[in-house]
Amino acid sequence: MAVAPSIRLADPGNYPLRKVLREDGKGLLKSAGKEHLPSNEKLLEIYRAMLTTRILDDRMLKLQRQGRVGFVGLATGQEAAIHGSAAAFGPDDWIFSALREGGVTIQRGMSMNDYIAHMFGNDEDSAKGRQMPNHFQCKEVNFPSWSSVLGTQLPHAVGVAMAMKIRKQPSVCAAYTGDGATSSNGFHSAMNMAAVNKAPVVFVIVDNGWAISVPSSKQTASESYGAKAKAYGMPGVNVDGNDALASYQAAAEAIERARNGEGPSLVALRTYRIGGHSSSDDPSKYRNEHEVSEWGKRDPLPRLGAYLKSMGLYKKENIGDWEQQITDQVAAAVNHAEAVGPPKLETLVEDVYANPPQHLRKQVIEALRLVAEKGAADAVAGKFPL
Ligand SMILES: Cc1ncc(C[n+]2csc(CCOP(=O)(O)OP(=O)(O)O)c2C)c(N)n1
Ligand SMILES: [Mg+2]
Repeated sequence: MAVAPSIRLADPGNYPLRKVLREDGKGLLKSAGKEHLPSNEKLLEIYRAMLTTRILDDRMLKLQRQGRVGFVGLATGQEAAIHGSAAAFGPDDWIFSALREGGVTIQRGMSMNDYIAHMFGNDEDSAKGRQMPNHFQCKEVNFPSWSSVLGTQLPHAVGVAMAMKIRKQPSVCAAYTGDGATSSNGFHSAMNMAAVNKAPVVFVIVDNGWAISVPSSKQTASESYGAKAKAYGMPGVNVDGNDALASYQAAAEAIERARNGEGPSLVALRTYRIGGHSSSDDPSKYRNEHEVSEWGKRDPLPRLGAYLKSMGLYKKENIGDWEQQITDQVAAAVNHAEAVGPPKLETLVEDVYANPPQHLRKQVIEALRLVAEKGAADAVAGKFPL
């Protein structure tokens, strides 16, 4: 395969790229480690989560182009890195995500309706329409909201991990970040603080080759992203992020260390952002289409599908009509979300004060009164068109 210019070849030195699955997916590599591989049940979970994200992203981008949702950040091409690694965390672990790990909420049990409600920012959105779309949160599955300010989720993850340690709870935190956000202050403070305190955190860098228009190769002078771990005094590994099994395995090893009280690790998953940075971006302005088509040939979804087939798992009773099922689920949730109104006006003053102060209460009452008057004014205008 031609080397994509955005991705520098890592010096194999101490941090070679780890792979488990053959490029054609039809079996495991002879060199693959045998420990910490996903069970058949996990493999199916990962495949379904990857497929769900692929279908959701496609539909959300269409809705954005139709002006029905405001913003989308796609995970297309990165599904194995995201869902393979996330599958290794348990239900009591915490997931601190960046922009593209939102599908993990569904993988961990959030409903499709809740996912779509957030994309619309409607009255059923758990963020009450206060976040940009694609900034998911779900308390029930330990998935806190993300801030667009790059890297800020990383110290948050370390803080929660230290709390878990102090409370003697066995939970581990996943701290996801893009390659670009490794240049943030948050990355440095989180890595340092976690290592010094042996916090139970797994840092997962999803290196998708780009930080908007900055190629991964210009983001750092480190020999690779996995190598960054050495400076902080923790183990690091570079992994083929289009290989769902290797992504799972590396995360599972790091989780085991963290749960055993051995502290944090860094897992760097090398993958590729097939789409634009977001629905507001035109990547043809800054990158070579050849690179995109080369990485397109390494699509992680058919690669894992081929492995499931080789294992006899790709059967009607397992996978059958998943694609149609998920597509229908998304369509039903979109219809539902569009029928739900915007968040209620009074939510403007909720969740900051237990009892909103008098001036805020006054403002909301005034706003409600104005809206009511506007309704009356619209009714009059409708009756007597100009
Ligand atoms: C502190 C900060 N600086 C800059 C930005 C603008 N910004 C938004 S996304 C982005 C690139 C992020 O790249 P990466 O971390 O690789 O994640 P990816 O989008 O590739 O998943 C930048 C620079 C920001 N949101 N926050
Ligand atoms: Mg990136």
